[in-house]
Amino acid sequence: MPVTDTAHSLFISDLHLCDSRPAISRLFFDFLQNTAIHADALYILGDLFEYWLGDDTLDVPLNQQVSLALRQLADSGVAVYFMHGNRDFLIATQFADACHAQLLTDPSLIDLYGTPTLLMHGDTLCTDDVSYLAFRAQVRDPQWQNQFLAQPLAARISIAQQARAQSESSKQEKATEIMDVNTVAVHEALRQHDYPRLIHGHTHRPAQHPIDIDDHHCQRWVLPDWYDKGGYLRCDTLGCQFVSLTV
Ligand code: LP5
Ligand code: MN
Repeated sequence: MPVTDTAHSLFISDLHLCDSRPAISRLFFDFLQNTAIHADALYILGDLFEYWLGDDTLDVPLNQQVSLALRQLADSGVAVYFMHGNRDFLIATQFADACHAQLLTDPSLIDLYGTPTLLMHGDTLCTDDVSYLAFRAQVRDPQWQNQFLAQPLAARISIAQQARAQSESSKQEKATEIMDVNTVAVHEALRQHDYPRLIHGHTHRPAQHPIDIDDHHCQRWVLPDWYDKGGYLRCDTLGCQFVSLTV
């Protein structure tokens, strides 16, 4: 660790890694080797992958490269945490073990250098998106997942492609506000966890939102996606700040 660097943790989400955007994968590997290596911990808050069709795809080249790079980071002493997103909710212990990472439940409350901090992917805060939440309930059902994972990979690819196409056409008909967090849901999450700082992704609307609620002053930090460029949130004892990464 450089002598000037104070203890800090990094937060990323919504990288949507896939073969069709190799520059973003390279940016991610560079971030792991040159930036995350200096942190105490790296928290990946969902949608690391464009989609995940089961841990039996670990030997696909991109998946293998990612798990190896995360394992090297973890083995160098950086704690690596992974939370599911709506694209990679099928990641399970085989992937986590290959990365030497720990799976986090959504939500997870952590003590971040003395500040209680609530970590979420963010999709469950979008309570106005009723059709998405119905879809989510279906695909998070263990019985549905077992049936899906029992199918040959070609069948899973085809189902995922259909789901992506339906999701895209369904989003065309949704007002943009519906696909953002619901204020009441955010307040409820903050109340339930005794007014922590909140960090989440999913909406691809990076921002720092101050929230005054029940005589408490909270912060909601929304992580950026990694579509055209990358970015992360860096937090230490003094607070958090966004850092952009260009391709
Ligand atoms: O993903 P994104 O950011 O574009 O949109 C999300 C919500 N959509 C989803 C669906 C995923 O994109 C689908 C791909 C998942 C890959 C996992 C692979 C393994 C599982 C296969 C699953 C069948 O998460 C979108 C939200 C948006 O975020 C903003 O929050 O609005 O929600 C939707 O658009 C869902 C629709 O409203 C309703 C459901 C359509 C999908 C139906 C699936 C049918 C499967 C066909 C089977 C033969
Ligand atoms: Mn998401």
